[in-house]
Amino acid sequence: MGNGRLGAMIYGGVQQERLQLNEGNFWAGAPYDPANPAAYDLYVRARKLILAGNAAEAEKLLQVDGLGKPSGQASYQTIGELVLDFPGGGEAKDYRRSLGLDSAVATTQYTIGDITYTRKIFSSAADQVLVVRLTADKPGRISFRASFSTPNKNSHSGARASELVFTSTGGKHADIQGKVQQETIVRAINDGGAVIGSGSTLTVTDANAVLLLIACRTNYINYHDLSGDPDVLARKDLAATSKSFDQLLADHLADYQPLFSRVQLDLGTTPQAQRPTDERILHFADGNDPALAALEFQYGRYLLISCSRPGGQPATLQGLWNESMNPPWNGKFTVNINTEMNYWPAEKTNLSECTAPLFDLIKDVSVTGQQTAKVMYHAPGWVLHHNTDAWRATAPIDGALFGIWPTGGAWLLTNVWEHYLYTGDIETLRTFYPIFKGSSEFFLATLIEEPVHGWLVTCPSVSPEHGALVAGPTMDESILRDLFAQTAEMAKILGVDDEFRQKVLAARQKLAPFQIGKYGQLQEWLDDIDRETDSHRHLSHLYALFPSNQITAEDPELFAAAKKSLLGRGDAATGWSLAWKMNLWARALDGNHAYVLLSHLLSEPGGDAANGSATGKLQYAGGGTYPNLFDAHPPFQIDGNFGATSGITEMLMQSHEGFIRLLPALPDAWPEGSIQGIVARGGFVIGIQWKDHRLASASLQSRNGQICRIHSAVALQVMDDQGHPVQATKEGEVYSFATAGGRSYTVREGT
Ligand code: FUC
Repeated sequence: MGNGRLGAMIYGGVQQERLQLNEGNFWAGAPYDPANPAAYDLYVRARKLILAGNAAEAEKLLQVDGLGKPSGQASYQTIGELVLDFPGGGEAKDYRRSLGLDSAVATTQYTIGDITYTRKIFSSAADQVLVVRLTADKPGRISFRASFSTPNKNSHSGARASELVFTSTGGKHADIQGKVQQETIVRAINDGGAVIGSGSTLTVTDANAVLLLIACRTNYINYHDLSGDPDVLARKDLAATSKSFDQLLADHLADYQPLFSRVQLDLGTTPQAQRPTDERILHFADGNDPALAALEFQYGRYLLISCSRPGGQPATLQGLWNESMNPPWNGKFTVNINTEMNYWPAEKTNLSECTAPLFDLIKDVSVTGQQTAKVMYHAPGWVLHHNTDAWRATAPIDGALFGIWPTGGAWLLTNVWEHYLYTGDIETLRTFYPIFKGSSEFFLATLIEEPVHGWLVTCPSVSPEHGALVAGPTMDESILRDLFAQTAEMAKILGVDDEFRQKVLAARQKLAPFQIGKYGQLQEWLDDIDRETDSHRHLSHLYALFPSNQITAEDPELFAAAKKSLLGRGDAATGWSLAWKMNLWARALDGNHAYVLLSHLLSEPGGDAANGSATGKLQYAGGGTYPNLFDAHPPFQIDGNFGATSGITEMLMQSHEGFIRLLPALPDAWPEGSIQGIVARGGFVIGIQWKDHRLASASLQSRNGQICRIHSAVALQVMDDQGHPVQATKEGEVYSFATAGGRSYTVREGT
């Protein structure tokens, strides 16, 4: 459960219930600036070494002193667990636990003897509390003891009257003492029976029903301000105690459902759908459970709403849900793929609001990143490397081959541009233009001309986590092609900075072009050194095919080269890598291959859950899906969930080429179905119905009155919402028609 800030994993035991609690701002450490002045000279030397073909020497040089200080970032930490112990015993029967995606309410129900017990739990964004209600179908049967358990040594709990209060302080990060403080208050409101708080336990006896309200706040205001008062804030949240459970639930639903219900997907239902989710995952590959794919799609939307709401932190590597003080890869924001993937479904599945925390983070790192740019590169503007944390650290970390990658911030910015394409929101452009400009300025100052062709390249850099330190990996050059184009276009739209605009466009012309290598592959690097088959999980050079739109079917040669590279990566991978491949195969217009990746994703994880560290020593086993539908890197990493939701959308609709493709990568496995409410660039809310693998009809609601363009190999007929035919002009296989804002249109095959 989650309201974007306050999260809980519900274990649903009979003798013991555990609520594993998280608060998005509870991190190790305290504000710090990792910019390391020793790096500058080393970068200058490393550049020369790399261009002279001595990458190994450059790596040695940068391995320690080329990084920030400290050379690792802070961990996102668990609050701990609220444990409810139920006395007595007896065998439970008819046990059932469920999560309503359309309500964001978790229910656990079972019967002992002749009494049926029910627990309902949700995290309310409306009231900023976690709500737990325990009931039984006979009076006076609810008894339990509530207490806290946490791996955090710096913590304290005490109970008094009907309240249990738990305080703790975040752990150390490197030498930096933890300064984030949190306070969790559990208030029990009983109907009948008694509640006694004493020592560190709250004891409930013989109640008819109990409502637990859990408030949790920290002193974290933002990355440089820890002046919040957790006690005052948590007590303010407990104003919710004046509401009844029914009212709390109604307010929660009124907040959640308008977001979730915007999109419906129906891929057909078979008897498999009656089975428990864990069994369905084991059998998805049998091919007779299309509804599980639809469930996976909606689960990703549910997760995004639950872990990314305005005012909170963006989705971490585990969304909001982390049980550890030292989670895999610190549970932070890894921006060489993972954080971006978390937001792939946001705009296209009609959850644009959920991007707000990411956009706030981008604003933050555009400030902290100035220090890194200045101190480590002697450059203007700002830079973010491959990770950041709650303190918005921007320096390279972990090791040269991981951290020395300067285009993380620029990649994040493309999300803002995409937001504009989907929404037409000019205000966001205005706010972010200086940040795009700052990023562009950094690169204008730090790109160098490589000696062979005079191309402008990043150096030192890496193709994320793959291979040696290099100049101008394809991914960097592609990201910068986007950054420069978007910056220039924004300047034009806003009517500012014409001179700067010309400068960026000129630099863009000099970036290294795509190159096709000896196997017909899209080269990952400037030199033709790719292996023909290479199962490395990162697909960085294919950024141009997805999420970017620089390689499309319009350019058959590059399109074929990208597919060749994608084939070379194979179909086995970690969770997020499977999801990326799924999106890529959808963009390659191969629905059956995308479906193969979805089948891998919706299968039992292929290996032991490895414990993460960023040292590269992990054994990467095959990804998959855990019984609760969480994505397995392994271990649990949420990006694969979000990537899957995006991938299913890309199979059914694409809009990155300046026109819409309906059912561009429909797999044989889904002969009929419908989707409603997804969004195309240009601000069109789309519904599609198909039968016998063909479009039956599509509906388009125009939000902003833009011209609508649809690709179709067969003739299309367009009607407005009055049933009148709309004149469409045809150019090649693209049909265009004018739309009016707020109006709907229907599209069918036929003349
Ligand atoms: C990158 C990936 C790993 C993992 C980590 C969080 O370093 O290469 O697979 O996802 O981020």
